[in-house]
Amino acid sequence: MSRQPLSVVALISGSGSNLQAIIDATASNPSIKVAAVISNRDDAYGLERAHAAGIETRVLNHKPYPSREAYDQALIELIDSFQPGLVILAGFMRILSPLFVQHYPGRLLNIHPSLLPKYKGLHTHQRVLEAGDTLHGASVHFVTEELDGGPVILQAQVAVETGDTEESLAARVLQQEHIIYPQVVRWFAEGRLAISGRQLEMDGKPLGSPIISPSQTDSE
Ligand code: NHR
Ligand code: GAR
Repeated sequence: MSRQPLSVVALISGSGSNLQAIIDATASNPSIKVAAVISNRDDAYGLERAHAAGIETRVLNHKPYPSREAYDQALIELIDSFQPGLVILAGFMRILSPLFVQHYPGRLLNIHPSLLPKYKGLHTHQRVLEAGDTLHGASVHFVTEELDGGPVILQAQVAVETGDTEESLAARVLQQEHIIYPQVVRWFAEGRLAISGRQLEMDGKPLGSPIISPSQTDSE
């Protein structure tokens, strides 16, 4: 196919292992190009991953800005200088104002470490353990003004095991994140995924509920 590659800008705050999974996916997929990685923290390890992959990096520290909106406006200008077709949050730890979200209608994705709508917000693994849940997971969703409340596209489930700690659980959830986030970015790049209002469409058909990823482990 002769479609131009989808240009992606990734926002990170930390390790960037989801970013790495997407970079790795682009190696075998000419339909996706990561144009830039932007972090609000200058010590985010994901910046080194981007650098190693030959991707442009920028740091935009939120601290000097007088308000969330002022920061978000500067972030919009920086992102738009790369003219992306898709913006992805990959462990980005700043809540985005309506001003920001409305600037990227239908082209802003997030990965969240829970089976949304359960456990919106932070410290999801700890909350799952405290609640005694036996099933946990991760969700890829379009970002809307409601924090972690946008339409969910794809989820992966992870069984909680006896003796799990926040760390052990987070590690297994992260493995699944690395499968489902690149998958959704591929679908978007191939033009298979769309959203109008809150209605998701996959291959031109309305998607009533999230797709559940078949669980894949190293031993399978
Ligand atoms: N913004 C909007 N409008 N909607 C969403 O769905 C968003 C969003 C921004 C980030 C990621 C999200 C997650 O997957 C995300 C989704 C940060 C916080 C948070 O409380 C909560 C959820 C998410 C990201 N951040 C604090 C803040 O005041 C800062 C915490 C810190 O720096 O450690 O921004 O979980
Ligand atoms: C991931 O588990 C992601 O789902 C989560 O942070 C981790 C980032 O890992 N995101 C949030 O909690 C957003 N508030 P990574 O930097 O290695 O991709």
